[in-house]
Amino acid sequence: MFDGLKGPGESQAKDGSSLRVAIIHARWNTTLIEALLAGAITRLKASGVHPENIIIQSVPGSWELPIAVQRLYAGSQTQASASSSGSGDLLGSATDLPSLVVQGSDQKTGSSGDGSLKASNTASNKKEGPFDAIIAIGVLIKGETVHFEHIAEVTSRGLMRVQLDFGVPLIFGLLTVLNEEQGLKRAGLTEDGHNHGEDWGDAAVEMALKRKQWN
Ligand code: DLZ
Repeated sequence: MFDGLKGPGESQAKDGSSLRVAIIHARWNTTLIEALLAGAITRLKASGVHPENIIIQSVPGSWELPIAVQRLYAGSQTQASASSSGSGDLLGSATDLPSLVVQGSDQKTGSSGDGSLKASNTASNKKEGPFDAIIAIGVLIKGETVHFEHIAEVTSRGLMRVQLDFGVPLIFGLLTVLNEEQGLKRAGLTEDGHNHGEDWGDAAVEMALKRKQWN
């Protein structure tokens, strides 16, 4: 079990069945990203979020996360006001990790065979409209230059800015680690590790429900 001293303590994520959650992940350091993404999805589903209401998009690197989150959320608002019945693939691109989307799903959502994420509108649980929470996932591993510091700093600021501008819970899934070993541990890929993606999934549900309550 995760050490509550350093972690978020007991999950307050309750019934996520009414929620629509987006996950946007960078593709750099893919092994770690895959594990973190899987951890987040597992916890969302464990809280009752329906697989068809988990929308996943990817971007090249962490630097691209703020603009992607901003456009994806804005697009979901527009979609709500237009009451569109289009596909849930708001950025029009496919995730590189489509297998994670279909895992354990009812097959009404996920890869349509050509790698695109076309959610079926016939699924009874499928929601439209603004996302209730967004999880941004990236892994920055320090190299030999100050590149890492620049990206970590502005990406973090950018994500916070989008969160406050839109007033939507934006879960900070940006790992900034000094080496690969630290990353493996935080992705739960070592014996003594813990998958932080799981905490991000729980945080998304908790914050989405609290935001509805606080509105
Ligand atoms: C260029 C770069 C480097 C060196 N390292 C990482 C990294 O560790 N993690 C990550 O997510 N992205 C990295 N990138 C890519 C940048 O985030 C960005 O995608 C490119 O500079 C293009 O804008």
